[in-house]
Amino acid sequence: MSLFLGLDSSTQGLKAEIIDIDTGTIIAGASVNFGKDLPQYNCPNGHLGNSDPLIKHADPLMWAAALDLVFSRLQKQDVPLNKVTGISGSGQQHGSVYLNDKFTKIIAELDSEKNLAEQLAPALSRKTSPIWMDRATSKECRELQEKFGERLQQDTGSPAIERFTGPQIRKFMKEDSTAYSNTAHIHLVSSFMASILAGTNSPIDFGDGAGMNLLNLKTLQWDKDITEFTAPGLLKKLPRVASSDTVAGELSEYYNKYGLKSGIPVIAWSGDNPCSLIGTGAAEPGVAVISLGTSDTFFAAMRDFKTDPDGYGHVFGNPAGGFMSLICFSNGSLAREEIKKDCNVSWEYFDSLPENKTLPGNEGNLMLPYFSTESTPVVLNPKVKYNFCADEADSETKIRCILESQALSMKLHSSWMGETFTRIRITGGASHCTPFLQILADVFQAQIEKIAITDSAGLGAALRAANAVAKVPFTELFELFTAATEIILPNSGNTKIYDNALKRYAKMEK
Ligand code: XUL
Repeated sequence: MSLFLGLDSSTQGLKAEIIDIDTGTIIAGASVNFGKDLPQYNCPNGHLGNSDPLIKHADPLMWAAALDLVFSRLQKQDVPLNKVTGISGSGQQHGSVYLNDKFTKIIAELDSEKNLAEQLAPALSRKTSPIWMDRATSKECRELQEKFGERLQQDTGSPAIERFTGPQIRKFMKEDSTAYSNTAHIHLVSSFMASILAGTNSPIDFGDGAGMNLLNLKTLQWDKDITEFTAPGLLKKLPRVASSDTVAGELSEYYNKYGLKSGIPVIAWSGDNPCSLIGTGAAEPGVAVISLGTSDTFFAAMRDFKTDPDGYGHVFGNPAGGFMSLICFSNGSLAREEIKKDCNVSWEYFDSLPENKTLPGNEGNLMLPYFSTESTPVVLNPKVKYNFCADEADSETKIRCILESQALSMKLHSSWMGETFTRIRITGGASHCTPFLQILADVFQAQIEKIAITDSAGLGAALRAANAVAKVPFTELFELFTAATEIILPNSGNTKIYDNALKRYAKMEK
């Protein structure tokens, strides 16, 4: 038995996956939902309420409390936690945690009689953490863009992006300079979680570090000029940057109380998308991944470093080496849910979308599904727009409309990657929506491959731990854990219908 633990600290909760690489199985798992299990933190959807809809912050102590809770849940299942030989994790990207100079001592001396949240509370120099859903930094993005122009995207992989950490830090520095100067460390969600496990400040890995507008992807170092302009003195507050297989430290004695063995290696955590690239077995170029979650993401390992001329796509580090491209569509599951609510149907009905009631192409009906602010393309004043009279349309037309429009948007905005993907792996909550998978297969004319696990970020984290600690090559781990369970073939008869729909969608979006 060779056990590795992968943790996935996502927007809505924390999940744990324990894998056995001798048998190629996931032997146990546990999860915590922030809204349901930790209501005292007032983040029912993963963030605090705010009168400004552009502001989305969370309580970082909730993420720490979830760690205690997920371990106690694993312990109750009688899992041989003492046999786990390495841990890594995945964090929602871009979110940042602000800590004072007490942090290092506190995590080095965690007291197992107390819980994590109460011990970490005095270490926060900022009570809340902006997360990836925050869009309140347009001004700071403009300032960064004016100062660095094209170079920002050429060197950091993305133009200034509202949710990215650099603009968020700049806004904090401007609005609360005292709290900023009392900040000794700024961690990402990923490196914060790794630090509290390892009892020492963890590095930020290339995968997640690339989502900050601060990391120079040509040198793989923090960009001195960009960090200094973003916020004076920032370089000193950032942890070091390192490759994704770096040992962040040894598991703190604090976790012995859950039956884990202190001293085992904690591998640097990465972002959820880089981890999902691994957890879906798509670390090599040529295969794309669509992750259908709160936000939908489209990503793939990159053959060559390339940036999106439209500025919507991003370049992150591929934990297996090299880079990955990613496009994030904020109106993912929540937009599908809005249509489901509007149609007053169950998820079972939504997910079955009777074929005989609507046809591919949906008689030309399309929509711009911006129920909330959107990142691809940037929409800060969300408005849903139909090219037909939606009030008079039946449920099936509206359901097909959102699914086809979302698939067309993915096709449109992934063209800069310059790859004709013939295989697309699918993951995330909505991957059981079979009609959506057929639409994606037809729009991309690619085979859609379902995999057994929906928590690909957690599995990816566990596989990264196994690769870094036991030195098992990813190719071997993929054979064991990420084989396709179902393949949906494209219908070539629908190529023309969707090529035309794509042209119409592009025009409508413009
Ligand atoms: C990616 C992004 C989201 C978050 C949360 O750029 O913002 O995918 O990582 O999942």
